[in-house]
Amino acid sequence: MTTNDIGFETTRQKTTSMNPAITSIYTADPSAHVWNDGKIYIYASHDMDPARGCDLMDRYHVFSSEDMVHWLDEGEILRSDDVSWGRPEGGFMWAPDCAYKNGTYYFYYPHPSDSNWNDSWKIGVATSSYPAHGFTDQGYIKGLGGFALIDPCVIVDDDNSAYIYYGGGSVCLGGKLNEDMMSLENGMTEMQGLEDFHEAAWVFKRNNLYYLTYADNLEDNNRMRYATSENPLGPWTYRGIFLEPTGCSTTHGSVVEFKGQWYLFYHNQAISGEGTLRSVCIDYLEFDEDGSIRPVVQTREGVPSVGPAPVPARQQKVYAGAACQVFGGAEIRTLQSGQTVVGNLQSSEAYALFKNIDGGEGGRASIELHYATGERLAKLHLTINDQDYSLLNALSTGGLQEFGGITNITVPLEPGNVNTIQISGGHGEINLLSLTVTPLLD
Ligand code: FUB
Repeated sequence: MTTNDIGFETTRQKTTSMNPAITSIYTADPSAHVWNDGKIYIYASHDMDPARGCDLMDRYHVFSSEDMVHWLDEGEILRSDDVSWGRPEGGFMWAPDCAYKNGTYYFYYPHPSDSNWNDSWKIGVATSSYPAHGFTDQGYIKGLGGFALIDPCVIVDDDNSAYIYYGGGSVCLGGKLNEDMMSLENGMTEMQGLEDFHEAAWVFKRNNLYYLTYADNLEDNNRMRYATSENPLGPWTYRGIFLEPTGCSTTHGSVVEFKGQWYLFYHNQAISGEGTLRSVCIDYLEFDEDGSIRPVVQTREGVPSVGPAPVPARQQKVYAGAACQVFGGAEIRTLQSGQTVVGNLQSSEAYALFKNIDGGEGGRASIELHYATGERLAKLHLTINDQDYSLLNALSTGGLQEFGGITNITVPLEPGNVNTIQISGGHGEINLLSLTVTPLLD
């Protein structure tokens, strides 16, 4: 295991998730679910880098894991350009959720329908037969929305009834969904009994008790509170604060059980130091005998493995020296160790070009870049087949000769040996060793 100088574990041989658990791109507002395939999935917001504000949020990614430690970026599932009814300027793809019912995955996301964004929120729905790809927008739930009405959460109960919750600006609403999962049986009602509700509603069920967790209004330092009820739509009994401030002005989380253990997924800004470049974290969540949630301890280590690390089916590893051309001042260097790398990537004009990358049969592929850097937070700019995938974090490995660093993203590739991958610098001194391409099988 390699741990860098700010405590982030950067290699594949991880034994705990570490916190943040997702480091290559910035993610927030995690909604975690365990589906019938036995894996756990995170549906997260995507804070686009470089930072500007929450208006830039776009291009939702899904992450999956079998062991809670290794999280696979399953790639982008929806962007504002795909939303025909959305605001013309795009962006504002805020905290989503996903539900599964009768063979279909329903992805719920808040998005404004107008340039006047804060008065025009709607809850969009995209559907797929798969948990992490193939989503198509189906429009928005009619009769919902308006000022600050964000952060949808959907629970499918033991009797297959589904309920939706959402809210912001101090109001939390809940209602029962019809069988189509896109319309309401009896409209929405305000959830009663919550104390200091701000946003980020999340509902789960344990031992026949419903829990509604949410962010409170503590200025610039929201905490997470919760309430319980024997009915999915309340009234709720307020039970207390269970997550203290994370150091980020927003807080947003989800609670889920996986392989017999309960977890809290939440976000902080530990990597970037910026409230609009957040990162998903995971810690244990525990209950007292009476069903109370114990205060969550925020750790740097995260949570330990609950199973074997997954083995990818087929990979193509391409070494920097042999397989790429360099431009704009980037150099191919042979180190004392004998390793050949691309170096001198400090300027944004400097880049390495990998051509003829095999996309297999085409479709999604995980791209992993292997690197060394002594910088606390270097970044690599990725362009694939002329599509901009922006900045990938390259956290410190402890030095320019320490090749423990992996940063990754999943992208679409064309079938066959026709793909071009460009990796540009300009965000810190990095030695790039290799890239690994792993096609994702459906
Ligand atoms: O991520 C954008 C917004 O910030 C979410 O919708 C809120 O819950 C807060 O996390």
